[in-house]
Amino acid sequence: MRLYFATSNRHKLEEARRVLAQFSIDIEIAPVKKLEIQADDVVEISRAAAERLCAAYNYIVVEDDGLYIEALRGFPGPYSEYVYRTLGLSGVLKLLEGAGDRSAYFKSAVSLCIDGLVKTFVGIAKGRIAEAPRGSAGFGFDPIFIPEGFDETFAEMGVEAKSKISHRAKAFQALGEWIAGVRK
Ligand code: ITT
Repeated sequence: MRLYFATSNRHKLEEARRVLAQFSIDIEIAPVKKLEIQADDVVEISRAAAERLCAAYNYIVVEDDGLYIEALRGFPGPYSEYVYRTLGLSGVLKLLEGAGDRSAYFKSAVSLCIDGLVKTFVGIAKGRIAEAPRGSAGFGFDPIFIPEGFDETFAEMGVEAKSKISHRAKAFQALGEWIAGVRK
């Protein structure tokens, strides 16, 4: 089976591909524009994008993510892409100067259009924000995110290890399990 991923982010594709391979599902980038509404919740944003695409495409997937930092009351959350481009890693670290609590989590909402229906799968990866960027693998906030139970950042552990524990891995794992169940 093949799915099509409406994303401009090749890192997301690579991570999804690793997870879905276990279910014998192939995934490729779909050259279609994803509509991004503004909302407080990545689930709502992801579903709205999928609903738009469902009218025209089948087996298409969209994903919306956010990094939620507890000391900043969940900021940047659904604005993560914008904050990454504007403040960058150093700007986010600056906002956390002096903060005792550096805990944070990533949330991924993956929505699948299948036969006109939208199914959404959510994955969360808990962790904390590093004191300084470390590592060069991955993308976005990977150099400053340390997943729970580890000392390395996502960028230090590399894509293979990240793809076993990340928010994206969990959401695509749930999608793969759901498809495997439907196929039975
Ligand atoms: P799309 O084309 O799929 O929208 P995007 O990169 O714009 O790709 P999002 O809007 O869903 O994706 O993601 C918001 C931002 O959150 C993204 O640009 C990264 O900065 C950050 N982010 C999401 N997942 C991440 C991950 O696994 N590791 C590090 N940063 C991540």
